Amino acid sequence: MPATRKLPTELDAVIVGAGFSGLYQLYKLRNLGMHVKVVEAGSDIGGTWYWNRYPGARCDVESMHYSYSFDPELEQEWEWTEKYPSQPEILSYIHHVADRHDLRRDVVLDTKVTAAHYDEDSALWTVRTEAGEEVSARYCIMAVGCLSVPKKPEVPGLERFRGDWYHTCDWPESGVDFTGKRVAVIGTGSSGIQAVPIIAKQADALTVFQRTPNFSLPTFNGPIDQDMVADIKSRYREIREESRQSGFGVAIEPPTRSALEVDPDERHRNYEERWQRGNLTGVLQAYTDLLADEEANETAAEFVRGKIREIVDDPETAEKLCPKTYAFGTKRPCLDTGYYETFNSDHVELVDLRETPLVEITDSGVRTSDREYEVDSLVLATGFDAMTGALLNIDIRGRGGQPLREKWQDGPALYLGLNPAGFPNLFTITGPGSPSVLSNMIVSIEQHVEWITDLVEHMRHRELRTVEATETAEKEWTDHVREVGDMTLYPQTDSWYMGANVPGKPRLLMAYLGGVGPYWQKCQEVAANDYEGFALSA
Ligand code: N01
Repeated sequence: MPATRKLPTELDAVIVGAGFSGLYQLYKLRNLGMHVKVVEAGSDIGGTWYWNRYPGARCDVESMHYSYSFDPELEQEWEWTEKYPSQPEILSYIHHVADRHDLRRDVVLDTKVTAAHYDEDSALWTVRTEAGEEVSARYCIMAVGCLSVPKKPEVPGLERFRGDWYHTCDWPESGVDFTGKRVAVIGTGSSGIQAVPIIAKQADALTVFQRTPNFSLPTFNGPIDQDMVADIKSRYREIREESRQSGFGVAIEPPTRSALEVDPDERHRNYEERWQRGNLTGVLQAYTDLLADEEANETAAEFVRGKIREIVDDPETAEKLCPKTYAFGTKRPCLDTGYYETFNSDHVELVDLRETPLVEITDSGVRTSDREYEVDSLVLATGFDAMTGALLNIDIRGRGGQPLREKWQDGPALYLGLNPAGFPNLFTITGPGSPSVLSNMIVSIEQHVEWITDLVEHMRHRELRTVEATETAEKEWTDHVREVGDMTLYPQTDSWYMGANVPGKPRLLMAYLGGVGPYWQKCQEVAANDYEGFALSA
């Protein structure tokens, strides 16, 4: 059944966002017999994988682990074709799940939520859309994604640019052909690093504007290994459980030794063997202290720099591509297919914006402090207002009309990353203060959706009307998130994890680093102790 465009005026629950999290939440709440709709700004379902259609877009969690676990038949039937899934393949998977479970009939597309206000008398949320529609519901569930509000470069002139420009996370559905064009890419995070090799194959000339170099590792992507598929499928339940108990949402052999207690040759061999695995966790999880000790981290960082110097022919370009100002892993590392190799082509140029800062976009290109680069097309791979951006874009008001924007002016505060005190019956799937972006997102999404569903069921069973975090529980959890973060090197680096990529944003680590398994255990303990830290009322 096609997605609907009509929003009723009353519901049991409104879910905002039709990506992996919103669709699963819909499935779960509908199974409780609740009247639920998902409201989605986009013209189709898919969330992140609907919007991020830029060339080369691909997940950097391996296909066999980047899928729902709630439908055991589906996980046996679905055939991934590559080691790492491409954006079109993930999107067709999401469509398949939606069709299989008839989810579309409860998704309202092309409808942007602008406000959600809580009414204390009725204990209902009123959710308003851009078109002025209003729906009231007992529960309001934000499934808005952690990386869904695009960030543009903070330089003037984009409106003057006469060529075509695109943001990686809002790419035309029809695709873009850069054949014969002079192209500029601004930004070298995961999106830029994936797009650059593909754009370089089409363009006549490509200029990459880099402000901070990233650590990137090769995917060694290719057709999926069918023996591995058969093995995983034969023990999927066990593997899913291990993922839920793991640190990052994919089970790995945990490191046991410090990088500093190992002989340098042996350490190099270990890094080399892990580099060849073509994944994010191999090198990063080689030793216990890589994310906690600068000296240990430097051994891995220098190993990756060595690889960059080996791959890139021009020593000057190689040095510019080598990250030297922050610890490996503390800014989201990337996985790529041929990124560094791209700079060996004569028609590709790297501009180091630390040497010659970006000044403006002109009508015909990009001007740095040094000169103007004339281009036909401009690609902004400048990232997102992460974690809080999408929530604060909505005018959310809780008890006493308190705006969430006001409550969070010094940074996000929630209990377990799931609910801010003073905002009863409002839940944030993979919200700030949960492992979210520091994990395999689907594992964290499923945990949150299942936990929220259990709580809603519990409340219906007991005929309870409201649930909300206590101020004390919220404060203790928020302090705990910060303390755990402070034991690592993450807070030392300017990254979007820290909100540092958006001028004026409070600087603090927004994701929980305690690990997916321990976090899940904590959530389960809270539930088992009659939702300790939450106030439930009839
Ligand atoms: O965004 P980013 P992204 N002038 O913020 C630069 C996930 N993801 O879209 O580092 C000049 O990482 C900015 O420079 P700097 C993944 O979690 C996953 O690439 O701030 N440059 C940086 O180089 C990822 O981490 C996948 O100094 C400016 C770049 O733009 C997250 O999404 C694929 C600038 C932004 O990089 C975000 O990735 C894609 C300015 N004014 C994304 N402003 C996979 O699964 C920003 N920049 C593989």
